[in-house]
Amino acid sequence: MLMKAIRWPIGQLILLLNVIFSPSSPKRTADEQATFDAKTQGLSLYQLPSCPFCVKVRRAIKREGLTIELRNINGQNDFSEELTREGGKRKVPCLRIEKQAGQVQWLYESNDIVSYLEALTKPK
Ligand SMILES: N[C@@H](CCC(=O)N[C@@H](CS)C(=O)NCC(=O)O)C(=O)O
Repeated sequence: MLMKAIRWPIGQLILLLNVIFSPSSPKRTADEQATFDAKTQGLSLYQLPSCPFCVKVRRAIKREGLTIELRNINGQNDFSEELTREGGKRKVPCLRIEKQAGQVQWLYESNDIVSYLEALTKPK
């Protein structure tokens, strides 16, 4: 109970600071954006709104101008159960990567997720 009472205001502060110091997204033409959207089509981020590690990943998504579906594991949905069953543990953030052949990879650890996303936008 006490931990929850402490966690809540800290979570709200994180959300507020994140809004105030929000990174800007790169300016792209619709065609350029479509190229990036094609690369992120199979990606979804299992996350919680005020988790600091999730905020870090969401900021990277915005900074890189990527379109990725956010799946809140505390909402009225099956995302929490899906993450635990298929990913292996209920820990966020976790990036679900669905490859073209249909195989699915579950990538945990915010630093690894950010590196993966940054690599997507680097020219080959
Ligand atoms: N080292 C991890 C830490 C992630 C983490 O601790 N996430 C918390 C929420 S803020 C969590 O899911 N905790 C549940 C658990 O560890 O089982 C990262 O950078 O992604």
